[in-house]
Amino acid sequence: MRDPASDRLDEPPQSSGYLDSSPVLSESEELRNRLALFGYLYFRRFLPPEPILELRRRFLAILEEQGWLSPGTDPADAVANPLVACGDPDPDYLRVHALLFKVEEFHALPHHPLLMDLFERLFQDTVLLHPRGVARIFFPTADRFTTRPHQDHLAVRGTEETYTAWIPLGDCPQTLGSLQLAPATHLGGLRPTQPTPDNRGTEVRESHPTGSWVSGDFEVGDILVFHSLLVHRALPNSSDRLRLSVDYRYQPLSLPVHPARFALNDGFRSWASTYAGWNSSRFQYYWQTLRLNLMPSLNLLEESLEHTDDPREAATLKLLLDALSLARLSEASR
Ligand SMILES: O=C(O)CCC(=O)C(=O)O
Repeated sequence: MRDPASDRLDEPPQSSGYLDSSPVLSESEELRNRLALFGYLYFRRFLPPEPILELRRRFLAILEEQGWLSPGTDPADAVANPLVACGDPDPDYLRVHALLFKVEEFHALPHHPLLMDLFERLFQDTVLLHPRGVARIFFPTADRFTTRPHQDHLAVRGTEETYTAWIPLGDCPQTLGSLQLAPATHLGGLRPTQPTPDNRGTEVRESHPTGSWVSGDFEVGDILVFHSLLVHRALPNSSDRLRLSVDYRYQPLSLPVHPARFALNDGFRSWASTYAGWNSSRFQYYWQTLRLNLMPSLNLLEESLEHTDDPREAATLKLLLDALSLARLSEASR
C-alpha cells in the first residue's frame, strides 16, 4: 500500500483524511496552534444543516429554472443536465452565477454566529468578513473547470492572515469533487506559478516540493477553514450531479484589507442590484460601521489617480474608486 504521507503535489490525488478538529472545538488555543501548524481546520457537523439546505434549495430552484438540472429528476438530487455543462469564465456560467449571487441566504450564511464566534476566537480580534463570497457549481465530467492548485492570497491580497471557510451545500463525497489541501504549505510563502493548461489563469507549479495532499468526504454541516497561503485544489466531479459549494473570507479587522475586496463592478453584479428584493437590510453594506484598515487607503488611490500619466492605470483606478464609492466604504477607513 502507498504511504499517503509520501505523496507530493505533483503525484495523483491520494485521500488521506483531514485531521478532525471537532473534538477540540471549544479549545481556542489548541485550534490556533493547529491552524498555525497545518494551515487548516476541519470540523465535522460544525453548522446545523437547515441554513445550508435552505441555501441549496434556493440555488437549485434557480438552476432548475435555468435548465441546468436533468429534466424529470428530483431537483433535490441536483442531477446535472450534461447538455449545458459550463464553468467559470463561460458567459453562461457567469450569467447564472450572478443570479445565485443575489440570493439573500448566500450572504447571510457567512454571518452565522457559529462562524463569527469561531473566527473571533481564532483571531482574538473583531472579525472582518469580506463581503464577496463565492458560490461554485461544478458540472460532472467537465474536468477542465476543476479548481487547479493555488493560493488565495494572490487574488485576495491584504493581510496573509485571511482565512477561507469552505462549505459544501449538502453531502460532498470525494467523487463529487470535494476539496484537497496541502497541509503546512502556508509556511512557505507565495509559491512559483505557471499558466493553467487552458492559459486563462495561473496555478501553483506542482513540481515545486510542497507536501502531501489531504482530502475527505463531507457531510452536510462539515466545514474547512484554511490560511490564504495554503495550497489547495479540487478533485474532479466524477458523479452525475452538480457539486454546489460556497466559500467566504475572514480576517482580523485590525489587519490590512485591499479595498478591491469591497468593489462589485464586474458588469454582471453591483451591490445595489444584489440587495434589490432582499427581506432584510441587516447584512447590506455591513462594513460601513467597521473601522477598516484599507491598504492602499482611499486617499492613496485618489492621489495615484491624480498623478498617473498612464491612461490604462488611470482607467483601472477610476473604475475601482467608482466601485468603492458605490460600496459606501466608511470615512473611518480614510
Ligand atoms: O471549491 C473549489 O473548487 C475551490 C475553492 C477555493 O479555491 C477556495 O475556496 O479558495
